[in-house]
Amino acid sequence: MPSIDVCFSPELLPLYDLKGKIAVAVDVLRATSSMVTALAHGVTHIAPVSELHECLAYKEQNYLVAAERDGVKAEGFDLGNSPFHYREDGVKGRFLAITTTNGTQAINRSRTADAVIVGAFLNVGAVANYLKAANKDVVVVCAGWKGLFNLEDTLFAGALAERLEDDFSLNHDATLAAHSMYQSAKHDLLGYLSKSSHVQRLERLHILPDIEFCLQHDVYDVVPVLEGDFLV
Ligand code: 3SL
Repeated sequence: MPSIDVCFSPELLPLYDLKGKIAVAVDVLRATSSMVTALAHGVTHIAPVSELHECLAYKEQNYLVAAERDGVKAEGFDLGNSPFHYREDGVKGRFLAITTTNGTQAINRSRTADAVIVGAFLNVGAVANYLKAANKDVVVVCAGWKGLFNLEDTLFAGALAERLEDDFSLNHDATLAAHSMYQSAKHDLLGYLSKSSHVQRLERLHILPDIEFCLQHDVYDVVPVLEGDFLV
């Protein structure tokens, strides 16, 4: 039986061997939620990039360019990191380059895995089905916040573990912790997260609707898969 493990921060990745495994990169608030939304609403390719200048350079190739730092849209970019930006008609058929504080780093630092996919509560069921079909060991790579643990990505790992518990072994301590945390939180995720540092940070930016949107489960059926430089 394959197993599901959880890496609580990209800083811990050197302790994990991703070879032969599928990495599920997650940044529930809000990068991977926005990416899932973008592909579901017709963006065709997403280049997740680490640096602002690197991302802006894609504008010359007629990409939409998006950037967030510390929760705020960076100057000079078309879009920020709100999932609502990616539900507009203007994104349909476009290539997107995006850089965010933590989410795009988690994706790029997972590249030693056999495959990298992107998860969020919005597509958790689709991700679970993809993993069941692939039948390989999985590591959920939580983006965290600037190298530190966060609650929301860990809760996603717990939700995914719940969906996989009949087909995957959950016997890693990190997975057991995430699963148990999700059992306590799942009936009121927003309430559970209300004291968390990132929810408080986003509330200060007055974007509660973004948080509520990102905590919805199974809104989209898409599974972004990293192929070369692009999530498709
Ligand atoms: O850190 C990230 O990658 C972002 O998702 C953070 S924020 O939700 O846009 O503040």
